[in-house]
Amino acid sequence: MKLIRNVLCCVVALSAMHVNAQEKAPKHRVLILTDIENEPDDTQSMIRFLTYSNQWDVEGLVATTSIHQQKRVAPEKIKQLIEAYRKVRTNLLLHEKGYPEADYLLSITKSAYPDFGLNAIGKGKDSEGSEWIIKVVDKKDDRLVWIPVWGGANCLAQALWKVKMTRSPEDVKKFVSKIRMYTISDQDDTGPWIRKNFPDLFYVGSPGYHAAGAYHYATWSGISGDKFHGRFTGANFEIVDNPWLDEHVRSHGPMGAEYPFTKFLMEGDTPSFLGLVDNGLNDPEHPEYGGWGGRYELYTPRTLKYFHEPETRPIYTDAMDEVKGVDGNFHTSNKATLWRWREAFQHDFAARMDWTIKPYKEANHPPKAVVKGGNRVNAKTGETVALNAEGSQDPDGNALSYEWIYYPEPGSYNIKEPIQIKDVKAASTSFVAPKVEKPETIHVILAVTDNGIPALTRYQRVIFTVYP
Ligand SMILES: [Ca+2]
Ligand SMILES: [Ca+2]
Repeated sequence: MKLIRNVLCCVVALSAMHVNAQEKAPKHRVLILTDIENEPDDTQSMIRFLTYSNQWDVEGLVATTSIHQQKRVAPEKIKQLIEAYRKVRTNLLLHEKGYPEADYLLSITKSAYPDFGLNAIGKGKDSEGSEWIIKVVDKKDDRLVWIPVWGGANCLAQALWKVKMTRSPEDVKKFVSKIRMYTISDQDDTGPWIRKNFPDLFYVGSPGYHAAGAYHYATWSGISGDKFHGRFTGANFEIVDNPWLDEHVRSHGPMGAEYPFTKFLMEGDTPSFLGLVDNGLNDPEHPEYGGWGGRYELYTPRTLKYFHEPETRPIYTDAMDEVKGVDGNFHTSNKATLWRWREAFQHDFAARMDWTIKPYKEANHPPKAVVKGGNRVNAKTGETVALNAEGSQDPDGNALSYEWIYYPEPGSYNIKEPIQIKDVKAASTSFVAPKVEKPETIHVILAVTDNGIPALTRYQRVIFTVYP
């Protein structure tokens, strides 16, 4: 897939059509598990999710339990939000194509077994939710199924249990290989169970739920921090606080009216799907590359601080970035891998909330970032390498500004000697490929931001391989 995308990008650049490669990517299939109604933040996340529902093939919205809501599930809340979406869908379609019908979304809203964790696993514990997961994964469709888990994971665990009990090892392997799972920590005891029993399952998350510290440490908390933590991490807290949400979200029509006041954190579950937004930066098959949902490397979790379980299988989990905060200081943390993009993803959501109520001309739409020469480039030590984004454009005719971000952490190149990009704010610039002993990779992110209101950003990632 990557190869196809790169080839497309080169073809596009060469033919000077200025079409963004990201438009050619097929939609991701997405199935959400949510312990909605345990506290307000799942509702917040579901509203954001629905404003992006044209980006994906949404294949399931399953109401589940969690440690916070152990004996009931609340599909009625999902349905209530879909009814609000129904009222604004026509308006959303003025801005982008592909928003699904409200009735379709209702038809894929399902309930998990209403009991906590492993109590809901085993014979007689199938639910319409677990059966639906099996059906979706089994569908004759070669694309992967992305499963963001906003609460407990036991509905998915039951689906996996049933498949394991009724199919050959080979078929189980095939089933598991189609799933891409991201959990917002362990909100029941089936996260560890899944990791242990399905060691091949592609798994992203910050595990652990016993200690409150596990939540504070988790990458996903970088989405918004809480009042206390948010102000001391270097992240901009103002744009995730209630007054900002009043102005840009809650005041906006039927969807905004459903967006609740934040009780603990704004949208703690949103990082599970932010990395699936088609923005030119995200590459969900590579959690180690980093994106709007944070950055995750393949580690054995017990090597990290708050993980109490003696696990040996690796999962994609918390990785560190060094990022300059709004306080002017540099911060090295896993949460920074997420909050470094906060302004961009908040503005993007604000624009989509505008789309729910405004005509096209009164709202902003994201620019198209285009990089000449494709997303994979080979270079030789000492060579001057061109960076050219002049083909970028904006559908509203907004003026564009450019930033070339050297992103050392995902690359293999020694980060102690950063590459020197001649003019990081120019549409066209260059850098000199550094001295290397063996082939090394260097990630450079092009961020193109328009001057609309709110200002919107799109990206292209260029991975350079530098040869000695
Ligand atoms: Ca939740
Ligand atoms: Ca624009």
